[in-house]
Order: sequence, then structure tokens, then C-alpha cells
Amino acid sequence: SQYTAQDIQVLEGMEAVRRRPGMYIGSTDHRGLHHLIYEIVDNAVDEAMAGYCTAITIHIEPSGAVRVEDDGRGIPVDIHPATGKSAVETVMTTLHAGGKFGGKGYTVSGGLHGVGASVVNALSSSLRVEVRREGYLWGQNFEKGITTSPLEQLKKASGTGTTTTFLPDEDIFGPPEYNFEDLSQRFKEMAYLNRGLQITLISEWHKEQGYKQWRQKYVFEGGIVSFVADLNHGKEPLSPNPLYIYKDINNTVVEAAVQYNTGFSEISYSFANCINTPDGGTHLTGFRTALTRALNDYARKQKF
Ligand code: 0RA
Repeated sequence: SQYTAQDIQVLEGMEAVRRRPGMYIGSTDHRGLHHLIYEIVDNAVDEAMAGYCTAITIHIEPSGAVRVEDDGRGIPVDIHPATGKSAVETVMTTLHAGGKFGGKGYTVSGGLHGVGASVVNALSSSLRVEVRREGYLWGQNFEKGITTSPLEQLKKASGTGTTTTFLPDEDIFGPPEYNFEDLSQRFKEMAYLNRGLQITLISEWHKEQGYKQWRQKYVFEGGIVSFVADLNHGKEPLSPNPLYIYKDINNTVVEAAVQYNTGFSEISYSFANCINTPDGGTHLTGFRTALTRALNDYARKQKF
């Protein structure tokens, strides 16, 4: 096979990520390590937001390797005529490959628009991706972002989905230190924000280290309505159910849930693209303004 200008670009891209990991994942401490998992899970959540994935399972193996399984459509395995490569290989080795395939457009979870898989690949001493699609199981391997085997058709297999297994590079992160609480909190939020999506975290790494907490499953049929109801658990709500609004404006989805209680303090959580925004933003201030106006208009009409 031929060594092309595109192959050089891939090598240079992977080298750039390994030289300055903080530029891509923020840091190389445990937060950076967790970021790797979030990048891969975000891609699966994107597939759920597009309406094709119902369950995501994250395994942390005793070695510290991470396996993320989804039941989405599977990353396309056919060879793209322009690149001579499969979408699987392109997604895994090209920075900024997100959103190019399948026109996923608006369904974006996380901040990097699906560019994350190649960054995770670059920062993993080994990574294997397996895809169920078109009646077969397919698999391909990489080391430090470099392709080490072609995409192989392995055996007949039913269903669809993608499984990515990666071992974070100890040269970059040191020995893996995972925090179960941090990871499960994030997956809980994601499950609230994506109604009906089942997210399971199974950490044999924590189990083996003797931690009591090593397994957690989240699925909320009520989505953010469940979130608000759960926040009001143990309080006295003023209505039986949270108020819920949903609007899709030119493929931008806006969703809010509100429930008053007898207390005096307010709790509000805001998110953009499935990311918690603790400092708020125009999405939150806009909502507050609109809620105040709606209540004032109503009160005026009722001549309160
Ligand atoms: C591109 C196109 C299609 C699916 C995906 C990517 C995809 C990517 C990931 C990453 C993790 N899980 C994923 N699942 C799917 C859709 C192709 C089609 O039309 O069938």
C-alpha cells in the first residue's frame, strides 16, 4: 500500500496531541484521564440523541483499560472513495473528523463535536474498535493513534453497535487512578438529560481495589422531569408534577423543567450540549427573564 500525504497528516496530528495533551483534554491528571472516557461516551450519546442508541455500558477493566459499548448504528465500515479509508479508521485517526459522516448536524453532546475519538486514540497505548454492522462483526487496532491492523471482517454477527476499548498511555497519565463518584455523577447527568437512555458503569478496577461502589446503572424515563422531581425529593412540592417545556427551533432543542416547593431557596442547573454550565449563561438568564415575564403577564391578567 501507498504512503500518502494524508497519512503524514494523520501522523502529525497524533504527534501534536501527544506533545501537548493539555491542549486537547485540559490536563493529564485524573480529570484528563476521565476526559478520555467522556469523549468516547459522548460519541455514543450523540448516537442516542440522533435516536439510534438506547444503551451505553462503560466497563473499567482491572488493568485500567476502558471499554465503551453502545447499541447505535455502528460506525460505517465501507471504504470512503475520497480517502480510501473506512469511516471507522477516519474517525479514529483524524482530528476534526466529527460530524462529517452521516450529517449528524445538531445532535451534539460535549464540547468537541465528536473529534474526541482520535484524541483518545492518540493518548492510548492501545485502542481497539469493534463494530457490528451489515451482518458482521468488524475490528481494527491502533497504538498511540497509529493504525496497526486493517479493519477486518471477523465473523457473522447480528445487531448493530460500536465498542471501543482503550488503555490510557501510562507515559502520559501515569498509572490510572479512576474516581467512581466523579464518573457516575457525570453519567447520571447524561442519563437525566437523555430520557430513556440507559447508562451502566461497571468498574472491575474499583471492585478489585476493594471499593464498595463499583457498579451503577442509570435510566430515567422522565428525563429532566425526573431530575427536578428527584431534586425536590424530601421537600414539599407546590404541584404534583414539574412544569415541563420542550421546543425544537430549527433543530436546536430547548428543554426546561421547573417545580416550586415551600422553601425559600432556589436550586437551578443549566446545561448546554449535555455539559453542566455552573456559571449559567444566556440560556439560563433568557429562561429566567421569560419565566418572570410569563408570571407577571399572568398575574396582571388575573388582576392579582
Ligand atoms: C457516522 C455515521 C453514522 C454513525 C456513526 C458515525 C456512529 C459513530 C459512533 C461513535 C460511537 N458510537 C457511534 N455510533 C455511530 C450513521 C451511519 C448510518 O447511516 O447508518
